[in-house]
Amino acid sequence: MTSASDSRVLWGAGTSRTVRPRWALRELGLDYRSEPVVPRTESMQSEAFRAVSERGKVPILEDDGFVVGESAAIVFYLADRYDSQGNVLSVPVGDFERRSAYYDLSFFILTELDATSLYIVRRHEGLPQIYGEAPTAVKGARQYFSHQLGEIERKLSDGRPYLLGNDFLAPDLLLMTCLDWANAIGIELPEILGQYRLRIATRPAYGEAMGENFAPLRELAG
Ligand SMILES: N[C@@H](CCC(=O)N[C@@H](CS)C(=O)NCC(=O)O)C(=O)O
Repeated sequence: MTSASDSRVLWGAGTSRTVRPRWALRELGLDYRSEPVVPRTESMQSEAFRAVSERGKVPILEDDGFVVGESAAIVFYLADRYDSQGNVLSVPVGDFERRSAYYDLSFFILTELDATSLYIVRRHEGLPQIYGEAPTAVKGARQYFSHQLGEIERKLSDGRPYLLGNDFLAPDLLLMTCLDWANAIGIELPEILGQYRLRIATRPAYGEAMGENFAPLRELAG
């Protein structure tokens, strides 16, 4: 779905967070131009990127003349704007009960699974040269992640295919990126989540987004 379009540009590649908006764009069938800025490479220092991202963080999206950062905020923005009927990734704003569950699970995933678990492991196990070694924090974060997954297991234990029922929605997209991330760092996932991953991995938009997202890393590895 990548095009020469200048009105919608996605900056960032090579991480679990940069998969999220790329995958959402593809689920929604939206054209975009990909700028594969990879963390901790020269591409992050380019003037063009710094002009868009004062934070110096990826992913970041330019759309329709403005800029949105934070991977999940980009997913929510795209879902709200381009799926206002709630057919693809979103839940209609007026459906308060489902919408509250949508946010509840999304923020649970972003805070309990991503920020306070996986990212701790990433910083202190994956990047100790920048953030320092902290083996106790890493061990605790790994255990905390597995414990918090219990909440997700409980949700899926009634046999529903996706977090909110029969439809794949933005919280599923966010969860899948965390499960892939956990799997990549050797965290064992419960059976029910292994099946959930296999189900979601068949989505064409997922395969395309993953391919595009991680291609720059393969090129760098060379
Ligand atoms: N919570 C943010 C995290 C953004 C973030 O930390 N991105 C990393 C890559 S995953 C980054 O840009 N790192 C470069 C740096 O911090 O210098 C999100 O989900 O978008």
